[in-house]
Formats: sequence, C-alpha cells, structure tokens
Amino acid sequence: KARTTSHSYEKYNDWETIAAWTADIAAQNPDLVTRSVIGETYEGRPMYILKVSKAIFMDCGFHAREWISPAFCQWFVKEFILLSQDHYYWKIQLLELSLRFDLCFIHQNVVFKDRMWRKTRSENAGSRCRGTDPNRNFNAGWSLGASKSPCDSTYCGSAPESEKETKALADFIREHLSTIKAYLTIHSYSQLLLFPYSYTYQLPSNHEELNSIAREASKQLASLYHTKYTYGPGATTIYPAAGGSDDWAYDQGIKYSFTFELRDTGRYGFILPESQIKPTCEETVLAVKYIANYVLEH
Ligand code: ING
Ligand code: ZN
Repeated sequence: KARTTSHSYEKYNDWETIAAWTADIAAQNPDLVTRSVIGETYEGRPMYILKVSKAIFMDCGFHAREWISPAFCQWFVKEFILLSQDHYYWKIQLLELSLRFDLCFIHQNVVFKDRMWRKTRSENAGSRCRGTDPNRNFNAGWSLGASKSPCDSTYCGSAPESEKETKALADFIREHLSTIKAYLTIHSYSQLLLFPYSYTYQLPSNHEELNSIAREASKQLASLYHTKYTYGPGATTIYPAAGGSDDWAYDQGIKYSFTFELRDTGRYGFILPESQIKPTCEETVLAVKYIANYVLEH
C-alpha cells in the first residue's frame, strides 16, 4: 500500500526535514521509490536521488534561494505515489513512466542566514567571497560571457565541474545516459519554460519539436489557474548564459532538455508565500506529466 507519511507538502521544509522525508518515503514505498546518494555537497550534506523509475531525470534545489523548487520535487513524488494507487488511471504511465528525481539540496542551512544566497558554498582561492553558480559551472560553452569574479552571484567557477555538486550530478548523468531520455531542472522565478541553447544563439536540431512541446506543456500548465508561461530558447527568452545544466545535458545527447522557472513573475519573487506552494505544484505537475508522456511515446 502506497504511503506518503505525515510530511508537510505545503510548507518550505528545511534540509534535515527533507532528508528524513526521502528516507521515509523510500522505506514506506519500497516497490515504487528507491533512494540513493550521488555525492555530497561542499559542506558535507548528502545529495539524494529518489528513483521512481528511469527515463526522466529531474532535479530541484540547484539554487539555495529558490525554495519553491525542492517543494515541487516533494510534491511530485507524493503525487506519483498517490496516483500509483489508482492503477486504472495510471495503468499506462506506471508501466512505462520511469522517472529519476534528483533531490539535490545544495546548501539549505545557509538559507536561514542569507535568504537570498544562490551559489554553492565552496571557498575561492584568493578571494573572501564564497561560492560558484552551479548553473554556470557545467561544460557547455563554459565561461563564455559568464562572470569570472568569485564575488558575483553568477561566478562560473575555476573550471567546468569545479564544484563537487555539479561534478556529482554530471557523473551520475554520464553513467546513466543510455536510459535518460529527458532532463528537467526546476528553478524559480519568472514563469518560463526554457530549452537549449543559452550559451549560443544557435538553435538545436530539434528546435521545432522542443518549441511545440514547450507550447503544449505551457498550455496544460495554464489550464488549471491561467498561469501564463513564456517559452523558448534560453538565450533569447531570458538571457545568454553559458555553463547551464540543460545545455550540457542536451549536448550529451539528451534531446529533451528543459529548465522550468516557476512562479511568480516578481511580486514575491524568491519569497513566494507558502499559500502558493499547492497551486504552483498542481499546475506544474500537469506540464511535467505532459513532457514525460510525450518523451515516452517518442
Ligand atoms: N535561472 C537560470 C539561471 O541559472 C538559465 C536561467 C537556464 C540560465 C538555463 C542558463 C541556462 O540563471 C535561474 N533563476 O536560476
Ligand atoms: Zn535557479
């Protein structure tokens, strides 16, 4: 019997609570969920993967201040478990849907000292400033137009994969390339659905397909609360930026690679009230389900 414990899915849980939850949810649903560790953060916290199945890889919590992102991963796992009880409804999806969720909580304890912290926590040689932007640290046009100053919030790091966190994630994806069909990375905020490229204005070979998937996923998302998403290649839709994980995953051969920027568009920004966790997660589930089903059918 599937169980989702007494966890609070409509709160911003701290790292310890989320870590304990990953253990509980796996222990209580051994036929549905497996937990493993892919590495640890600079400050020594384990990086957990919850494997629900295997064709889609989704990560949450890249950036510390984007609290809605881990909240969404928790919600999605709960939803998956609850819906899996209804075998009739999920018959097709359950048989075929294989999802990997990386719950990659990079440094959430810091969050309580500096709510707007974005980067990793590593020390930078010769600088008083800490941290590298994990989403500028992948080997995808690395350092092109990115900040080379350790004090900036988008510092690209001393080398591609210089950070333990990005190295662990990249290693995991490289090892599982043959099974991962889609890569989804959850950020906030701005209500955008982005796809490659961000490091160049060139369009990927399946641009039209990615564009139509994003169009339909945005439509599904809006069907619940009319939340309006903008979609398109990162470089022209948000800003040119090198070293992002979605571009890197795409260039590794994962042809369905998307970055979500969840609610809102700036009224609350990173400080999205807890009252918005439920609607944000409900609508985003629709878009992720659409992408998952599309990918599994192609
Ligand atoms: N936005 C992303 C960032 O890292 C992004 C946007 C996506 C950049 C993909 C590069 C590649 O800046 C947030 N909110 O972090
Ligand atoms: Zn982010």
